[in-house]
Amino acid sequence: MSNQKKVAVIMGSDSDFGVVKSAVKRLKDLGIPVEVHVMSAHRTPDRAAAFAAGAEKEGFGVIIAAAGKAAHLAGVLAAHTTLPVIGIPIKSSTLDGLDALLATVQMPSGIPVATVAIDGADNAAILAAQMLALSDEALAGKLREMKASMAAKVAEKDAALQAEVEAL
Ligand code: RP5
Repeated sequence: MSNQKKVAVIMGSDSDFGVVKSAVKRLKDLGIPVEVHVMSAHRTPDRAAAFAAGAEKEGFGVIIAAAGKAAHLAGVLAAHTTLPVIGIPIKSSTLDGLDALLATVQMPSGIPVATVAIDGADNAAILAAQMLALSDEALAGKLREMKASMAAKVAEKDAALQAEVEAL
């Protein structure tokens, strides 16, 4: 059996999946095994707690938790595990996600949640990959390639801009 750690992507509602799927896609593109579930801190609190408590034994290395409104999901999962938990505040209310951002990021001392931007699913996946890459050199190599390709794209855009400016 492979000892490659999995990432759990948990969302408070299936209505969050439109945002969350870019994290799932990024993890899959990096070759990281991923499990995706709907679980709510409010509607299924026992299931959420049990999942987090068993996650390390099940082979997970990082948990990503996405939720909107009064977003307690990431904090509740973090309360039941010592695995790193990354929170994605989802913009799903009249408060434009500010409610979820504060609920996710403002954890009391002792139970951290590494919180990304509102709807920042892609960064959540990259951060999870960086955590797993601490003990996975092949994955670290893929992340280096990804950064190099990002830098090359910016250089291309800069060159195109120079040509446009020159033509003015
Ligand atoms: C949160 O409430 C979910 O994470 C979602 O962002 C929001 C709305 O959920 P639904 O009413 O669409 O199921 O718990």
